[in-house]
Amino acid sequence: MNVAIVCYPTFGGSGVVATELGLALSKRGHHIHFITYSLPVRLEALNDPNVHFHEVNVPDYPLFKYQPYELALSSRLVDVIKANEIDVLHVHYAIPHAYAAYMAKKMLLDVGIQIPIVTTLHGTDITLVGSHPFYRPAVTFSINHSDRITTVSESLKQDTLRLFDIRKKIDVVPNFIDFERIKSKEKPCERTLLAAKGEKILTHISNFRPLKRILDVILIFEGVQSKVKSKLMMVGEGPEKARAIQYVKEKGLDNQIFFLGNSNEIDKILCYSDLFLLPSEKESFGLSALEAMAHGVPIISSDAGGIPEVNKHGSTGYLSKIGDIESMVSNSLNLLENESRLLQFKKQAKAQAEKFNIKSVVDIYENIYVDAMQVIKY
Ligand code: GMT
Repeated sequence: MNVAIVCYPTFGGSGVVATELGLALSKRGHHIHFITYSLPVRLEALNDPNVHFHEVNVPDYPLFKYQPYELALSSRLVDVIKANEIDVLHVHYAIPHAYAAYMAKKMLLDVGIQIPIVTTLHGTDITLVGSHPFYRPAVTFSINHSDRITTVSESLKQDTLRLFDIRKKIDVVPNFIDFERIKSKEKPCERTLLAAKGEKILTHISNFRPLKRILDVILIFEGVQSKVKSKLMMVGEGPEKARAIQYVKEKGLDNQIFFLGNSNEIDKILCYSDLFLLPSEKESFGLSALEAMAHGVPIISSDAGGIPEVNKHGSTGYLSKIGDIESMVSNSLNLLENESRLLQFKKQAKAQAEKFNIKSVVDIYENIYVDAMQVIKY
């Protein structure tokens, strides 16, 4: 199949999922065309002959207060689909990708080309941005005009049905882990570079947006380190980072909490982590938690959105109410102060992550593509 994939190329979960899916499909012999405004971060090197990248450029024009990205994207989609005989267009994140895809589909129809659209909803495109009254009509329209719709969790499916008037079937296709990629990157875990013997390592990875509750991450760590010698690795960039750094300085915790920025080395960081903290206010799935679990790291999280579908309370980690720092501290200590329990949870976290193996998920997407192509034919 020739598949076009549209996504955000940044460190966000939706871009990671789209890129990993494209790479896995390319290994099965499909030709994958990424269409984005820059090279997706997880694409690393373009050394696979089945993987192609098409950049979307938005020319600057002084008349425009806002640059018309969806116009440029839909035009680029038309050109790429025509030139590469694309069979199916898979867009990740509704805004504005599903909308641009619909426009491209209509333009292509004008020249006798029928292109099926598969839209995968990831979270904030529904729960935060998409449901804003300024966007809702356009988002509802473009979801309803997709040929197949998927969400990354049952929780997000229910949110979508609650917040929008959707007249089509929605399939839940969970996010996934490519264990082969992880294995190929596995190097001896150099834990001693970061922590002294007996010291525990806690990790948080996100885009540091307000909904990630970055201050909660630090408060949980404060509670933990008062009882257990430990360090906290903060991975990512975003609007809450400056405030967090300020707080850490004020509390004199800057020799225990490290801000590592965005990283393509998360496998290395997770291999020496003992706990992963995810106290988010909203989270449709929690891909970073799944990635941590794949490295055998138990999760201390909130029970927001789709997190309970990934992190199993009392087995792979613990769930607490959003903002309940006390409970998250006590759950962390419950593991960190009991070596055999921690080891047990590490094993259980890895076993649970294996249920999200990329292989079965790629099969599901392949079937969805074939089905979407049939829908178009008849
Ligand atoms: O978490 C973010 O803010 C990034 C966002 C994205 O779209 O890149 O993540 C969303 O999609 C991820 C991949 O499907 C999910 O794992 C995240 O839970 C989801 N984020 C939220 O729902 C807040």
